[in-house]
Amino acid sequence: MEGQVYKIHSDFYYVMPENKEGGLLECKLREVLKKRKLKIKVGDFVEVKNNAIEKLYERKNSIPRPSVSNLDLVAVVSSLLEPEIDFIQLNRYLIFLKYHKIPVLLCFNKDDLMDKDELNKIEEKIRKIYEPLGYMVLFTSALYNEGLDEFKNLIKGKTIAFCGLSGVGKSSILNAINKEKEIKTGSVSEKNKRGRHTTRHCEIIEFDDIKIIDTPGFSRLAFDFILPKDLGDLFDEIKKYKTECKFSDCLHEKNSEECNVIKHLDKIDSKRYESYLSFLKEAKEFKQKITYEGQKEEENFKINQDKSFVKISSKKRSSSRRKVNQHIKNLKNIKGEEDD
Ligand SMILES: Nc1nc2c(ncn2[C@@H]2O[C@H](COP(=O)(O)OP(=O)(O)OP(=O)(O)O)[C@@H](O)[C@H]2O)c(=O)[nH]1
Ligand SMILES: [Mg+2]
Ligand SMILES: [Zn+2]
Repeated sequence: MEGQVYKIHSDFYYVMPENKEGGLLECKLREVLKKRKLKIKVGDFVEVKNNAIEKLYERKNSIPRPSVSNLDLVAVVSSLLEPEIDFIQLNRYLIFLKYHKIPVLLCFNKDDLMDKDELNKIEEKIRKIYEPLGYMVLFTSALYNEGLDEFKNLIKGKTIAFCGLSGVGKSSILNAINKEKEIKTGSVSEKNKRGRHTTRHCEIIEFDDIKIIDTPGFSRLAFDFILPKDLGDLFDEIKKYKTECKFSDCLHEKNSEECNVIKHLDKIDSKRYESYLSFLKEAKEFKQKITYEGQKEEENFKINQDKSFVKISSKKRSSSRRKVNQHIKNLKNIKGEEDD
């Protein structure tokens, strides 16, 4: 029988059969799959026999943290106030999701906390930045049920997840569009105007032809999975100009020579460019780390060779180089795909 994993608790997997008959089925993982170190995620489509998962079907997409798969859309939620929008963090989510090829709906919540004039101003600013980049933008108030019909229409028939800082109102939106099942919401602490991370596990909640994966949030999104030269491709507005940069290894920093991106900085939102530079720094640190680890491995190889007083043949040398490259590749794969 084919089904989808709706939730996971320690060694138990709760699978919804394709025809939904009988509801969630409590399953174990077959030993052979365990031995292959296969990690099953919420969202995975699996084959089940005698209450054991036998096979994992190919994933459409998959992210490491939260550990979920097969998403049609992620609703990236910010709140206009309490907490205020953190644009760099917002861009961090967007670039991360772009890397994983997952479509995004941008949702700005707690509209009720702003007066009309203020709201119009910020709405105009936000639309001007994100709509040309191809993002759907929506303004909502979970408290006053504003914008939520449209939200529901946009996610109909889809499997979605919420992402956004604690306290922005993800669970509140979910409760407002799904009156049947109440999810715990946290009160925003008075001290720092932030929430308290009420959601602990990933779980698919299904209602009205919508599947929502409630998650504890997207944490630790450092750019330690991408090389500096590839980062620009994830920013559409940088990608657009970078082909005309004089040097093909240009990183589009302020001091870059004859950089076409810098030439067009007035066309790029300053917070987006600032985000790029900040992620670039992380990507550079990542590159340095894997280069260092690769070199260390090569050195160790040489030392061991010297100890045995054998002259290293060029064949062996190149095999060592290959090992270094493989090491870098492995590190990249681990970091980018299955870092959980
Ligand atoms: N004024 C106002 N308050 C809201 C709105 N949406 C949510 N809140 C409040 O914001 C607080 C946090 O909301 P949650 O829904 O728990 O936030 P969350 O994003 O799920 O937070 P975590 O689960 O911690 O990640 C709660 O006190 C909500 O009542 C809104 O549209 N307007
Ligand atoms: Mg929540
Ligand atoms: Zn450049």
